Amino acid sequence: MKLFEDQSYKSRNLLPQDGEVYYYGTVLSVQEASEYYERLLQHIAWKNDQAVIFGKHIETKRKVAWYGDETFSYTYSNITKSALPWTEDLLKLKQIAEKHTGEKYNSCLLNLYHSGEEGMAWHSDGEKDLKKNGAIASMSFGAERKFAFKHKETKQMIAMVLEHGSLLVMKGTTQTHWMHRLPPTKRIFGPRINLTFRTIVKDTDR
Ligand SMILES: O=C(O)CCC(=O)C(=O)O
Repeated sequence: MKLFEDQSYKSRNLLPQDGEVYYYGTVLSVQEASEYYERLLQHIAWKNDQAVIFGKHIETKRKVAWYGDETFSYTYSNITKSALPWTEDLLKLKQIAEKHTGEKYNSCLLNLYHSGEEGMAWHSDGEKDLKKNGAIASMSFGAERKFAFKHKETKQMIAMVLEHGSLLVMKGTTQTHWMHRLPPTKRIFGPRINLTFRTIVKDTDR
């Protein structure tokens, strides 16, 4: 089911206040998106994600990878990762995201969800390594999944479906005022890959 029946959502801010989220719909043909999906599945250095929560070491079923312009360090869930050099496909996808969103990115966090039962809990991407109020461009491949935002104070919720080959951007004060999540579901069996292009701030630029 598509959440929006007309196309107007593509040019408007989906958040009612305190941030900006634009959904561009599919920016790749189904065939292009499927070819990228297969190559990302095979050639990315996927690893189970690690986290330290309340002092306990946890390994997720979801797999992740981290690429960038330099060997940037990025810390979240109390684990520090070092970026791998861009692959040809990731550089092409970064260019596509930059062209549509009018922003520049220097790194990409990739997530591989093996089925609908894997998701991501409520969080915001406000880590100190990220540019403050920097844009984050999200590209999705594979199974269509629901993606939701919740305002930190009012608790208002906004949800959308992220299609195969689609692009969404979060910018402005979105990460300060809103959390987002990828809810798990028993109704979706296929895998999904998500790429979030981000801007890491080097220690020397702080
Ligand atoms: O897989 C998704 O669409 C969500 C990814 C996400 O929330 C994140 O990378 O911060």
